[in-house]
Amino acid sequence: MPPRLRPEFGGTRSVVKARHALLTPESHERITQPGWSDCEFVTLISPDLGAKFAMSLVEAQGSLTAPAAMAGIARFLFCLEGDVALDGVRIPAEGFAFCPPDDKREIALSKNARLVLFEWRFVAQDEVPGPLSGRLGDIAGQPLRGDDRLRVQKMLPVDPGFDCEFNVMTFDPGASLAYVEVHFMEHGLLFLDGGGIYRLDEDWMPVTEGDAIWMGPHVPQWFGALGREPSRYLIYKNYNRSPL
Ligand code: UGY
Ligand code: MN
Repeated sequence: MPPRLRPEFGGTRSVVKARHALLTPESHERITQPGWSDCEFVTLISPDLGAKFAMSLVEAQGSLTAPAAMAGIARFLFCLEGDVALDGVRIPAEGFAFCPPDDKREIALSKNARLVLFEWRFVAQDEVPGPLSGRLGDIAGQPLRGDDRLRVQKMLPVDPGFDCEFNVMTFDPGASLAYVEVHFMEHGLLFLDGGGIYRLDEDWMPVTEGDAIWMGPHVPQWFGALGREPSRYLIYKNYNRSPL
């Protein structure tokens, strides 16, 4: 590792800029949160960065029941390891759940469960969608713009009542986004597998499993997958919203 990146010399791959951030595991800060007993959080993205969402890794040291979300706040959770249960319905690893604001279901985390939790102030159009849960493995991957080397699994239904998307994008080695995207929606993502080069604004950065990224509105973005195995990331974006 070049000295510049070695932790003992004050190095990290993490980069935090005004409109984008790369948050890598060696700079994780573990904290506790009120009401979440026996549990540690690593909050990677929060409104303090300029984001409209919070994204946290949550690790249960013992089994626990999560406190309810604040009024008006929706949640999306994706289980990385172990088990979560919503009113007794099991969400195993790679299972997910959407919790609309004021969802009364009990969220139970088993000992050693690890999940990624997203929270945001829900922007309702007409009717707020009901709660839902599922398993990533049951969702077919759709080729992005006809390229079957890059597939998207949409975990939320395509329905204008949802103010966001939560997708898993899978890139075969050598596949890339077809062009540099620039859009007013923000993104946060967690790398699940593989890696490659992420371009954010004027930075081209190597990224790999466990890395998280925040992209503010209008940040030029592109990814190219490297290596021999497919690369996957879980990404959110605000969606079905007026720019005004
Ligand atoms: O959905 C998206 O905008 C996605 N293609 N962006 C990205 O992967 N950076
Ligand atoms: Mn995008």
